[in-house]
Amino acid sequence: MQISSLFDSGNIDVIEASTPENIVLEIKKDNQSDFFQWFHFKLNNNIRTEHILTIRNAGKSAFVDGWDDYQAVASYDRENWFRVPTDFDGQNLTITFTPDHDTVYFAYFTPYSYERHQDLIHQAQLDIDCQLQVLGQSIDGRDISLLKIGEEGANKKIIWLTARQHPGETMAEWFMEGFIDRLLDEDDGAARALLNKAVFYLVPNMNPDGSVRGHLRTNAVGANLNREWATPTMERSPEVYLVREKMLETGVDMFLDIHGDEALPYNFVAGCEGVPSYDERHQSLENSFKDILLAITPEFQDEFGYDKDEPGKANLTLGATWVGEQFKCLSYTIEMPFKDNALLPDHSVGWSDNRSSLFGRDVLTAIYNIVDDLR
Ligand code: GEM
Ligand code: ZN
Repeated sequence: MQISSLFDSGNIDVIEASTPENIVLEIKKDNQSDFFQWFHFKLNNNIRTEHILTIRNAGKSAFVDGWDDYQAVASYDRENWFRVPTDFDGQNLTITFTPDHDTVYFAYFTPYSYERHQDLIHQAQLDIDCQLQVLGQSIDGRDISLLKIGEEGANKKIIWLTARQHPGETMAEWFMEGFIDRLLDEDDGAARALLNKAVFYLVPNMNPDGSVRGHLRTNAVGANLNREWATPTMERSPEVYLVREKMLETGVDMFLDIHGDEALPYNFVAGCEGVPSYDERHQSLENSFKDILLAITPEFQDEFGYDKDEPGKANLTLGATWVGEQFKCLSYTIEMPFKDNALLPDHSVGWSDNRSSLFGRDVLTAIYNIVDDLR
């Protein structure tokens, strides 16, 4: 029996792995950071007996309440992922599993590999409506890739989506895959009509280094990109700096920043109620967008979410609030759960890659329904 994590987004430290019933592990911290929660590793050469895998530092992770009612995911083929029996005692996260095949992967959520990211953006560029622009490079030298879909034009709105500032929130890139697939579907009426009304700038992965490194929350040098938007630098947060500069060049009429939440078992949004320029127009746009999305899908809800910011007290280092204030536009953080949508639970898979992708497709419908009101 052997455990490894030396692969794309792998993260685990092996403390003990001599017997199947006593495998002791620890999650590694993000580089130059104290954040940790994302794990991804594989168990090789196993025997078909019950394995007990204990992550002994789970109680010190970034979002400990993320482990309540949480089930880890596993896969034999790296395509099909399923939930496995998982228990948390306040310190140890324990996975109990009897494998059916020689090798099995475990992860915090279904991984979205760098190769799949490359496939996503390069297949998209084959579409006549899509340009693949490289804005520059990350700290480790990976491309920060932007998909421009559609063309600017008189009275056309400028809509930006970014995803995976927090690399362990892989559901964000699954969401983008669904969104992009639909936006480029020439048989899809809403997508075609939307491209007559708007041009899209999409960054499916804001943090390729953190993704490959198996980080939860930071880039290669420990920067939480969603706290870098006020004063990004090429030295510490080139990923944000490059995207922000492009936004200042294009302008923004609507922005969505796609994330995942460790603890809350819901899909929800966090808006701009605390930015200095927030006004009735902005509030009305936010309420319209939420009402539209509530009508489109029961996967979305607006009862549970983050505490609202006090008027004028928003943290403008976050992407959604900095963009909302800078461009006086509809600007939301969209959060999906690592666990499940508690209002519509799927007890076999919980929240999943596929549900994230479908949610991305539904958000496109919501954008189509609000695009005319953005300005
Ligand atoms: C969150 S966004 C937090 C927004 N909070 C409020 N009150 N508007 C972050 O960066 O902390 C996104 C995430 O971590 O997924
Ligand atoms: Zn996040």
